[in-house]
Amino acid sequence: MKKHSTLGEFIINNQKEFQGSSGELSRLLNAIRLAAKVVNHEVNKAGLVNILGAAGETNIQGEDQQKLDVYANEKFMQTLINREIVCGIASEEEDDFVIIKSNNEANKNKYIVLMDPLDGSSNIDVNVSVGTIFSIYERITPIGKPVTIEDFLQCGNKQVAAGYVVYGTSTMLVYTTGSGVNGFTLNPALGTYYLSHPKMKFPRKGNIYSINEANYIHFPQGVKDYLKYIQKEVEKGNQYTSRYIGSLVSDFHRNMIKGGIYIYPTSLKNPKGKLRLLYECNPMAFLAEQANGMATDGYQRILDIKPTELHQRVPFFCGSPSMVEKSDYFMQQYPEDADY
Ligand code: AHM
Ligand code: MG
Repeated sequence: MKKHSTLGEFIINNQKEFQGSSGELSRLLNAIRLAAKVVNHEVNKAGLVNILGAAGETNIQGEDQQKLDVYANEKFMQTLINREIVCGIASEEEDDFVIIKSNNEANKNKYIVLMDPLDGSSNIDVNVSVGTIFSIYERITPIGKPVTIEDFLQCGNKQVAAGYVVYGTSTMLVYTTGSGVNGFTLNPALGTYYLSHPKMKFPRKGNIYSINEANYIHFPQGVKDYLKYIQKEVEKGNQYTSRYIGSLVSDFHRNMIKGGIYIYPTSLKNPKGKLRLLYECNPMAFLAEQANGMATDGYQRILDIKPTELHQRVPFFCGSPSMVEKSDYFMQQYPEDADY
């Protein structure tokens, strides 16, 4: 890849590698790239809340200020619908999946998108990074007919592409189409994303662990044992550090660059875990594996779980392979359905 390659160039060059490609996936990725820019613009204004009015309030011009997660959902939905490049969308913000039509008939597109338009939105008010997560599949029901729930409940290992946008100190779009993970940084002055992080890889070993330790008392014994193991390692002089932003995209992004594990286990409070399989765990698991990382629910590979419902939650262990292997080892000392 040439130096200073832009995301637009990269998508087109990638398309050439798929012989006979119709360009549909490239157009879809371009639409996501555009929607992310629009959302980025709005997220950046969140700090002006005292001047422009807080979300949910009416601003000085008498306009209702939308909550940013609702805004992000609308922007992504609108862009994908207007460009007519998918046949269905499911979003963490919507109760049910949406069938996309053209001229009131099911369209002829083959892809569906699942997304979490603004993840970690509780961080917005305090100027901490948030993200958008997306996941793309080919539909399995016949093209030209309305999509059905079957199209959305596919295993993560069937994903065609997945990625995230992190709205951080700089805005980045990171994605995979199944041949590695590449990261692009937005130059806000030009509105262009440049390839800044080619071929991203999790270090095999890491020393960062990201988990909401306040819930310790409610964790399964396997997670408690893993955390105790880390403490003993520190006692022996081995370095570990805890970093938890509470924004999956940002925690994942940092761990991929520096080496680490993100854990959101089951707990008495969240008996099935908190994160959503389809909108959060599957896309992040696909990215992790494409970057030499691992993602499990403590017992099995996330990408092999057969989804049963749209908003299904699962426990999530994701990051540097040596760390995920270790935490899985501790988890698997106890049966999956053990009381704790
Ligand atoms: P959300 O989809 O409601 O934003 O929840 C997902 C977020 C993740 O980004 C983050 O890692 C986690 O929830 C934090 O949860 P907690 O505050 O329980 O630690
Ligand atoms: Mg979320």
